[in-house]
Amino acid sequence: MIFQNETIAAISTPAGSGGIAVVRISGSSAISIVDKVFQGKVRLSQAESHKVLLGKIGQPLEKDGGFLDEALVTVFGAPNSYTAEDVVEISCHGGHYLTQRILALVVENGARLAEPGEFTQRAFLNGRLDLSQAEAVADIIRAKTELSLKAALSQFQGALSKRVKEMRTNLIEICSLLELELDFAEEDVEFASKDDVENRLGKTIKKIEDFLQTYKRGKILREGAKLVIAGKPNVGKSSLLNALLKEERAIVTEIPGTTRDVLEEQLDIRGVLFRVVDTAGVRGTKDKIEQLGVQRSLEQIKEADILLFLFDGSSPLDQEDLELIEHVLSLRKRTEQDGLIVAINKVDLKKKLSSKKIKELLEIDEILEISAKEHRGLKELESVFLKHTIGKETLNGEPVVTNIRQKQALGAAIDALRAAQTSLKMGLSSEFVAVDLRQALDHLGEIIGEVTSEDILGNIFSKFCIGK
Ligand SMILES: Nc1nc2c(ncn2[C@@H]2O[C@H](COP(=O)(O)OP(=O)(O)OP(=O)(O)O)[C@@H](O)[C@H]2O)c(=O)[nH]1
Ligand SMILES: [Mg+2]
Repeated sequence: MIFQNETIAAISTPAGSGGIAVVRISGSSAISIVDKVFQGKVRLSQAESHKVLLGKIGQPLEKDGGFLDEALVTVFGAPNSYTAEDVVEISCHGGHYLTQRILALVVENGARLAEPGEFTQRAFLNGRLDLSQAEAVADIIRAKTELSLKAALSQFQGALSKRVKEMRTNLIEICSLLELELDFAEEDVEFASKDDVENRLGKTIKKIEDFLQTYKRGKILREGAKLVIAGKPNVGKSSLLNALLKEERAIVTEIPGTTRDVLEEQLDIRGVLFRVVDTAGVRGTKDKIEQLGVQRSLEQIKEADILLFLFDGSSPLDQEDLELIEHVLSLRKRTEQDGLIVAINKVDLKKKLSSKKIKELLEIDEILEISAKEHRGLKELESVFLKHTIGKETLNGEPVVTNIRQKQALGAAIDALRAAQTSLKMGLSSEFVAVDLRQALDHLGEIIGEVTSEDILGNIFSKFCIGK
């Protein structure tokens, strides 16, 4: 249980040593606590908000006047601070021992250690941010590429909240029409024609469904796409990984069965994060280590967001190729994932492989031709990777669904609205329809935190770092 009337403190900069570190204190006693351990030109209680003060941080001054460091202290008076409470930030030298000592000092003087994400949680509880904005703070911190940062910032600035609020407004309108009708039930007045309500309901469901469609893209923006390079041994998978990364990461030899384990590396392609996985070539083998490697390859094929199926263009299709094609088809069908890309490697050599046959077997229209050795066709390959992740659309500030919590809430809202649709069709009284609508409203409300529980909050903020 978190008590909001307590003053909390944490080191807000990363652990370790650095040029500077920031100790952050928030709560109604923040200023008086730091006042006890800071000696500047003016008392902090008299200091102007949002102005930096130079002074000494040390033991309670009434004791021996000793000090730990020279530091810059800024007061952010409520409500104009990150948490909307009084906040004091101490910028000190960035030593691990020193920052721990300063933190201990403010704790000795009345603050308590902050829980993970507690500053942001307070910002939410005090109405500075709604829940989806608070979630975006964690995403901003974790963002690894330009587009993931852009998506997180747009959510932080409220694009997603705005979309959800629009949907809620639509539902509230329908609800009030129905409820108005209920108020006058005895007079048999119909305020909303059934067709009108049905129509509006249908439109809202469509809107939520369309929004839900952005989840795949949003998830990829947030977490990156898992791109698995698979194929039989020796087709050039590891060579391609190295070519994409522009470094000799994986071992490459002319011996089939070189790669035995799964190898994952991160790659930023035009702002999108790809987790590129090189796998062991799939074939029947008696070698125990290789067998285990092949098993892992098959698992990766199943889990891939994008599967790059690689062939060796310099040799004709053989039994191993055919067996792997079978495998891929059955594994991919079972998980119902799309995102299959097929490429023929080694096009610098004489071509002996029939693209037509592969297209027929895998039921695909396009095959790319590349040479990992000579870095040919890689730009085209990267464009296809992008097409399979974010599509043609550029991010123009439109919100996307980025996490599973939002996705589940939207799904639950759609279910409730479908139930409302059924009740309407069955000619049930408006009362029943309104109940379902209210439920859908609650689910949408969960996304922005208008409806919430300790569980939801605990779950979200415990994933934050301490000090945020
Ligand atoms: N000519 C030519 N040779 C290539 C090309 N790509 C890879 N090779 C060669 O093909 C052989 C196998 O390459 P790898 O990258 O180790 O192949 P792999 O698919 O990772 O093989 P396993 O790990 O055994 O499954 C090596 O001798 C590479 O130099 C290419 O584009 N052109
Ligand atoms: Mg390899």
